Amino acid sequence: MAGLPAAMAILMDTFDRYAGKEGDSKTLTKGELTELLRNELPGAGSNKAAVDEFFSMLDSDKDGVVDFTEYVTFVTALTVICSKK
Ligand SMILES: [Ca+2]
Repeated sequence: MAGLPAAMAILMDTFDRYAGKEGDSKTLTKGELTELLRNELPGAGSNKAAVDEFFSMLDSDKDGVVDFTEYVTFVTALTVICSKK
């Protein structure tokens, strides 16, 4: 498996693995997001201010949790930005 389908599968798998840790398994709490960043992007989860900022960027409807749509929207935007450099 390669290319976009593989990338989507990784995105979904990553979300599911962390979203299921506490509370609603369809959303990421700030604690789950912190853990995701800490494990998947070494160094990124250790800076609390950066995590807070990242969380509020992801949580576009400001309900205090990051759902899959918010997560995918953000990752897609990030991918587009990265591909344009
Ligand atoms: Ca939200």
